[in-house]
Amino acid sequence: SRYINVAIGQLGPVNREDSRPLVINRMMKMMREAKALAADIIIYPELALTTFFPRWYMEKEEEIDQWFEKDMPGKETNPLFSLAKELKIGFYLGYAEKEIKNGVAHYYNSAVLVDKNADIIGKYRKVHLPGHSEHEPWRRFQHLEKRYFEPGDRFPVWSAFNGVMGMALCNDRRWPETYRVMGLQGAEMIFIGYNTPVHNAPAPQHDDLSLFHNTLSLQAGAYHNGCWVVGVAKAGCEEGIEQIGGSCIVAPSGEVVAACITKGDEVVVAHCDLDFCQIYKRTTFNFDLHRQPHAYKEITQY
Ligand code: CDT
Repeated sequence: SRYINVAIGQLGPVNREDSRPLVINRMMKMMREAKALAADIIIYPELALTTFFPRWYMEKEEEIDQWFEKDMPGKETNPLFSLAKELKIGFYLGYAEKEIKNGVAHYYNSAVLVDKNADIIGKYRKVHLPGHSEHEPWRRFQHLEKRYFEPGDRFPVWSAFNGVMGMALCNDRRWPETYRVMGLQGAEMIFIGYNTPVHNAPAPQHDDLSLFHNTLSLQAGAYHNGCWVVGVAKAGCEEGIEQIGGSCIVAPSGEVVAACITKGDEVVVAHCDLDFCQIYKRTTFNFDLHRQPHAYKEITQY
């Protein structure tokens, strides 16, 4: 069997005033703990390096820019890469990316996959951006992802860590297409960092279900595609806003095999057999044998 020891690197709240080095120190401590537990890779949340800044309305470019990384690795993130190289451990890191292309600035909600030599082997840009783009003062707090980020346009997979790995970010996990597009490319493990407030302003009647909807989505995505799914939260009360925890590792059977029990910084490791995907990929979800794509045309037409 092909095993990967995967560590959840759940983060507790990151305050608005917390510096990058402060947060990166927390992440390095967790990386050491993951290594001590024999992890091959540690998965950090979405926008791990800062507070979840889309909860504030900003207009000035300089104010917005402070939340974005212009280089990855950059001066402040370098120590995380150096430690990964020293420990020989990979990682997935969610961060806000600013890219200048042909003289034009582009902003993405991104994640990188880093191998045990600290080389970036993959980058993913969030496709499903939730929330709104203009200030909506009636909300208790803003969710301005549509203002600050451009959407990505693909779900690649990478041959790495002895298998086929995929990445997604937060709201992506609620969409079956996210997993299916990667499943069709043979994904065996999908990493998903998230920041999910308990309160959903347009639909507060869902607040009691926010943790349930998280696990429901991760479990369904794993089972429907015969792959492992690793969901990792930035959890707890951040700047007065309660965010769900519920970080967990889901097997291709849809079963949760490991989960966090706090809403703070927490490392949990599972020993995952990538060959366990096969019993699902070869039977119930043998795509070549059973899928009926001719009946699914509306999915891309509308
Ligand atoms: N970060 C992120 O994508 N959060 C969303 C919040 C939805 S409520 C606007 C999520 O789907 O968890």
